[in-house]
Amino acid sequence: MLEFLKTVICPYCFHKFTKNKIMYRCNQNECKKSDKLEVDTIYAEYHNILSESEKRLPHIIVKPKPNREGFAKCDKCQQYTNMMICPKCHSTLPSTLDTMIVSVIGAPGAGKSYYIGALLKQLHTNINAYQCAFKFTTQEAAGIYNTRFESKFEKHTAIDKTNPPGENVNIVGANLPILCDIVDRKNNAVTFTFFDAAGENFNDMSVMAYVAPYISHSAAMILLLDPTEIPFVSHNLGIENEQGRCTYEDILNNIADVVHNQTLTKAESVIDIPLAIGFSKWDLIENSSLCPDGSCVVRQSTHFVNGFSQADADNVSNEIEGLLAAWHQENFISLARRKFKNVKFFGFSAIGANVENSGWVPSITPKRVEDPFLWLLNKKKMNTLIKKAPN
Ligand SMILES: Nc1nc2c(ncn2[C@@H]2O[C@H](COP(=O)(O)OP(=O)(O)OP(=O)(O)O)[C@@H](O)[C@H]2O)c(=O)[nH]1
Ligand SMILES: [Mg+2]
Ligand SMILES: [Zn+2]
Ligand SMILES: [Zn+2]
Repeated sequence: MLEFLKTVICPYCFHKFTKNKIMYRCNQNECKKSDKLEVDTIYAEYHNILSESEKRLPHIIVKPKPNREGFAKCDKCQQYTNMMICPKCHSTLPSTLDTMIVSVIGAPGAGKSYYIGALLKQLHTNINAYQCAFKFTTQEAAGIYNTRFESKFEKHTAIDKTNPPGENVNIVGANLPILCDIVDRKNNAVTFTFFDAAGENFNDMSVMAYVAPYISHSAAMILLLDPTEIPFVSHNLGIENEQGRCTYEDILNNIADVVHNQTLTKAESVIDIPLAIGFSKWDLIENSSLCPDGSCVVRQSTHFVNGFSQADADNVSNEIEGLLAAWHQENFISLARRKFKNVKFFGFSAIGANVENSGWVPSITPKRVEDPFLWLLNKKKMNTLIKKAPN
């Protein structure tokens, strides 16, 4: 395909465009002088910037003619810049242009925020087992990770409920995605974008429309479900459930509808974006009579020790599928398999224990949070990043 017609997905606003639509921002000193900055209302809106001074940024080259090295001439200062920006939201694009959206979706309170925080922490600490390095793509991403997750984990304070978008608020801007790069030994980098959406987005089709580009352009999806929402489980654990919440089936149907609408595919066609269905808060199951003898889910996974183990992923998925059936969730299992070509079940604990009534969050000791992500990388055949366990 002609290079300029290749498509790129913006990791911030999730819009897809051809490479020749990419704009540039000048990154040369002359255009960075404070009296030369220009108000960028589009960037400010997407990044939720309210301060007038922070809305002022260097000049944008709207119709750049980049050279082979990827530099374009600034039509204001005549210097060359290599800072590519998204034509839709004006965010800086990663230099690799190789972005993988892993969407994390689930109902309110399913455990998405803790999951993303714990997963990033695990990847940061352990991805070197794959001879890969982990880094946040931008300073902004590192800052967001620290404020949203790391500083809370250190202080043992709770992560706030993620804000649902207010009226006319740009949902992505109100809750910026976190971008990180995984770089292999040969210096091949892939940028991953994690968007920690508010759960409310998934049970209302009109709000769902906001997250539609994010979901439909995903390379892979992680659907998080709270097992204590299952009546059989909540009854057994003595947990009271809120009535009238949307069911697991509703969430799956909403997601499938959005993908079909966005990709103009028939409602009955099977979606081939791999779907990892992850049951959160598994520590609650582990510490209850619901946990089967000899359970493999409660053992730490070995994917960071011996490389990705398909056998372990299969064992976990089979055990959970069996439990779901015993907990009267057969309809959900068959719906998932009807709508999606590649489905795998996972169980994990992000915190490792319950948050105390006082609000004290115990030290984060995640179990199996990495499994769905590593399975998805393996499914996407990212062989340069994923090392397999010997059979
Ligand atoms: N026992 C246990 N509880 C957890 C775990 N992870 C999350 N929780 C509990 O679940 C609650 C919700 O978790 P969040 O990560 O904030 O859920 P969310 O899906 O981001 O929720 P919204 O932002 O409202 O959509 C937390 O306040 C915790 O009390 C876990 O690993 N184990
Ligand atoms: Mg949240
Ligand atoms: Zn964008
Ligand atoms: Zn310039």
